[in-house]
Amino acid sequence: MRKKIVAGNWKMNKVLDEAVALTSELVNMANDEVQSDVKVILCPPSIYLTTIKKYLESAPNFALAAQNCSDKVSGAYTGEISAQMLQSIGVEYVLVGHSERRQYFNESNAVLAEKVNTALANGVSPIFCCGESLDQRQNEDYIGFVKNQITESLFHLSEEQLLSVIIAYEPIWAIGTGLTASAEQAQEMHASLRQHIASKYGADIAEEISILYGGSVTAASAAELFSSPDIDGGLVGGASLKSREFTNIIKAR
Ligand code: G2H
Repeated sequence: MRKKIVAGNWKMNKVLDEAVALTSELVNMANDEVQSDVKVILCPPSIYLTTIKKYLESAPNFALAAQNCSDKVSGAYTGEISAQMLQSIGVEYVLVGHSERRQYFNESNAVLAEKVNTALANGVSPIFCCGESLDQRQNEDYIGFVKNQITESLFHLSEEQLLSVIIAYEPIWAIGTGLTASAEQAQEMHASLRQHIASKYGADIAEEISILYGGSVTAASAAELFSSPDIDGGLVGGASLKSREFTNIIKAR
């Protein structure tokens, strides 16, 4: 039985005081209202990770993710943050391949495979993001496109390594647009991706992998999405910046 996971991707938002206030509110609300059978992963800007970690000490079902890491191990890469650095401050997860990184920073499937490798080598679990554009959905084999993102960035992993990866399906046309994929559209893709993983790693491994949905998830849309059999929770952007809304999404798990 896969545990439900709700992750909040703050993207490039919040100054320090706001980040601390949001974390405190979330922890207080979660301690009062949230069942312990859901894992909550906060993905603040990396500059706040160490500070926010202290606020999570009283919230055992919360964990931290960075929004990105370098594909390189260490060295002269000004401005980059390595997976080893994340591990050294107690960060357990890292987003890899968010569509904004693919689009604005030209991250290819091959570079993302390297990021997955360096994260896993340092004990940091990748939350691997994938998804198609509107044009691809309307004019191409959109399921094949997303399967290929997984093939090229994940299918070199061993079974044990793959089991440390969380997949997040985020259709680009639904990101920050207010256009959520319907539960049927998301379930279709999630089931196809699970079947794709089964074709390479077997049904037992595929059944264990968590596949999250992302793209304009709100408290209003979360319950139906999360009740679909192959949707194991959500990666939430805009709605994760508001404590009441995000708590309600967590409660919809
Ligand atoms: C997709 C999602 C979080 P939003 O990017 O990763 O953002 O919920 O704002 O669409």
